Amino acid sequence: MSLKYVTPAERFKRYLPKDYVELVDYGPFGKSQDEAGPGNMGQFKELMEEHPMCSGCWMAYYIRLIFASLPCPEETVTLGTAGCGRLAISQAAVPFIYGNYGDQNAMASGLSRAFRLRFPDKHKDVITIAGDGGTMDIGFSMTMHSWIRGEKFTTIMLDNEVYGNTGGQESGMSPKGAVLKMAPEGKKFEKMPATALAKAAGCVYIVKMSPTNIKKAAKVIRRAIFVAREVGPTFIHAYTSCNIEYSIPTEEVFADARAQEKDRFQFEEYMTDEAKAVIERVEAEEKATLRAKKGKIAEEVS
Ligand SMILES: Cc1ncc(C[n+]2csc(CCOP(=O)(O)OP(=O)(O)O)c2C)c(N)n1
Ligand code: SF4
Ligand SMILES: [Mg+2]
Repeated sequence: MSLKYVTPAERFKRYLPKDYVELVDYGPFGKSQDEAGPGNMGQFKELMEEHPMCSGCWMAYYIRLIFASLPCPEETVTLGTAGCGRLAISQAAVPFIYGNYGDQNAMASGLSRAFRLRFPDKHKDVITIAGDGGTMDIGFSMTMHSWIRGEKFTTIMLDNEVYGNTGGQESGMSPKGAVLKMAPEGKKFEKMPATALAKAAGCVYIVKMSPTNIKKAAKVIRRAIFVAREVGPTFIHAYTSCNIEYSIPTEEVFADARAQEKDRFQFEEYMTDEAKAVIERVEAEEKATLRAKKGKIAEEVS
């Protein structure tokens, strides 16, 4: 998909669904983050606005944030697998590939390689977004092999510490002792060290976080995508609670996410020197563009 591809001919516009036209006119395609990004959500047509996930689901909020943070949505493809997250990811106005359970990183490896061959002078961003079961349990070997092979795309794990979509089985990412509907005796072993595994397997940019701060969460999503374009595999391990399976009242979901920032999801950010160089360059370029834009507006006003 490209920007040209989504833009309808002017005379054809009135025959198209309103939602589609609004997305073209007021959506984030071709716009910068200061025009249509997490800082001004609610003031532009978002890529993912409707979804069938539970009321107050923190995972749904984070998925919305991922889509608002994309550096170039018109050149992005997401891949996912069975699990709650795909219910929302598949509603976004970004191409989504849904494969067999857990094979998202294997498909993404092939897709990102194919994009580099087919579009050598373009950045096509490939992002896998899947649950803890899909990423670290059933899809574990494919996740690890994509990292070990140095595949250049971003992996985002939506860690609700349970198999939410199938009613509450424990996952490798559930904390030790967790009592869940289908693990009534409590989990007997530790939560898997996902970020340590990512580092050992060669990820060049890794973040663990509970995404309570919108700007910080958006910044790391963008960093992960920029670094994956040029350097290698990047990984974001985000806490996205399941208020149903962990019985968190909807009004306490945010407080729970805050509490996790001090517990299992204390902020961690790791980057190689090469990744750091990319981040510094891209963020300096972004700042310069914004400064120039503000200067131009000030000139026009005066
Ligand atoms: C091959 C295969 N095995 C099992 C399932 C059933 N299944 C659907 S979702 C899921 C687990 C989802 O857990 P997770 O990846 O953590 O996502 P969540 O729903 O918690 O977001 C399972 C086992 C399936 N769809 N396909
Ligand atoms: S079951 Fe849990 S993770 Fe799934 S939609 Fe509901 S609250 Fe969200
Ligand atoms: Mg899960």
